[in-house]
Amino acid sequence: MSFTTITGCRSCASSELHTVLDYGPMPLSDGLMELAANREHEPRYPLTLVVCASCSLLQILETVDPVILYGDDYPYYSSFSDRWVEHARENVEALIDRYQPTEESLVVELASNDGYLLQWFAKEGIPVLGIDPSPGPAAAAAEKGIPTLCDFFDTRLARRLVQEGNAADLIVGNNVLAHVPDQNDFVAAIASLLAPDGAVVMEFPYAKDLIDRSEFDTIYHEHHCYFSVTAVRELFARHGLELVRVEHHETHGGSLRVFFQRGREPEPSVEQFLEAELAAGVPELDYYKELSRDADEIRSRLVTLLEDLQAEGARVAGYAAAAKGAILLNYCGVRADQLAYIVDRNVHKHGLSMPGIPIPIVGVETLASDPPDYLLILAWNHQEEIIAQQAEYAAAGGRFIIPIPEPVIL
Ligand code: DWN
Repeated sequence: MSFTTITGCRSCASSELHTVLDYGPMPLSDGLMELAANREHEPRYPLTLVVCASCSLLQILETVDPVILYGDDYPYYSSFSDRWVEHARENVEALIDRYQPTEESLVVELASNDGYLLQWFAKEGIPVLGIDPSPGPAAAAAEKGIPTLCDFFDTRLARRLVQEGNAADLIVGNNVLAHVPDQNDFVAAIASLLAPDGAVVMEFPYAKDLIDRSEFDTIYHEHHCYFSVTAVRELFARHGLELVRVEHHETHGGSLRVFFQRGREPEPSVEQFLEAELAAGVPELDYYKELSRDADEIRSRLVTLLEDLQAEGARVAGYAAAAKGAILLNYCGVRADQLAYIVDRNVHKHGLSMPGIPIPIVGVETLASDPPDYLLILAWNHQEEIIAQQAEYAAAGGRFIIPIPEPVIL
């Protein structure tokens, strides 16, 4: 079976899983198709967002085989976002300042993609090791001179690395924790790979921002879990890793950067976030109910907007063949005749089509050669960077549509 369905929470195993939003059958968000492909057999899988009443972990019921999700054609390369690479550089600068790694240290990144982050440690002469299951990005990292294991990280691999003398002084994981179906095995693997006085720093989209900002399109089969401080603290504590610091960052629609160590007192930020979540009702089921209402409201307004623009004879195109864009377009039932094409800087996506809808993905230069009247920014989390790049398009009268947290025309 290419997918399974959990019956217990991915963190605490409770069976108290309550439905937040049922997306119905959805294509894989990074499952780009050949444009001419017969879509009759394009795989779709149920996508059901639930929350655990016991530990507040937001998660999906479905587990699609990771080999299907992260195969040879996995198209996501971190370095196509200049801002994200800069964010990684700033992250590394802060981590070097905080933990003072040396040439004797070892920094391991889980889901190291194309070396977008480890390159900044390597430049300082700090030994690094990347681990990423996707052949394309892993090869790109190796080309940068970043030692990379193309493999899934789990207790099996952690044990092998420790036996080979590779205990990690610092383990970094950005946008990987959400991707892991077996949370306890993954965190147990982190604990076993980590040197006794080592540190773990993880970054992921923040579940509270997801709910508060109606970011329902960031739910897809790659992302099994969506973390609050309440949920992630319990998960790591179960494996002897104490949450000692929390930072909020505006990346990917609002993210947390969380720090874990053994036997250290938590900084005040931990209690501050826990209190804010308690005050907002994050541990309560009612808190999650608004997402379904918001998703339906956004769908209704986006469909109406696209239909009105089409009726006026305006041409609309999309910007960014992003994973979130695939979910937004498919959930809203956007048709291929409503978007002329989708542009993207990632050349690996050119000539392909969006998952679920035969809309061609082309180079960004198309905006100059065949300008649309409106540009729907599907990677709305990068809107500042994208709009800044498209100053000429705007100067020529082009308009932008931002779909989340509500469809607006700029
Ligand atoms: O967790 C994940 C998040 C972090 O990134 C991955 N599993 C998948 C991916 O999600 P996404 O595809 O929604 O990521 P982004 O970064 O929101 O969108 C990236 C897409 O946007 C890429 O295809 C590149 C494109 N892009 C562009 O064409 N021009 C991005 C920028 C910043 C640009 O200027």
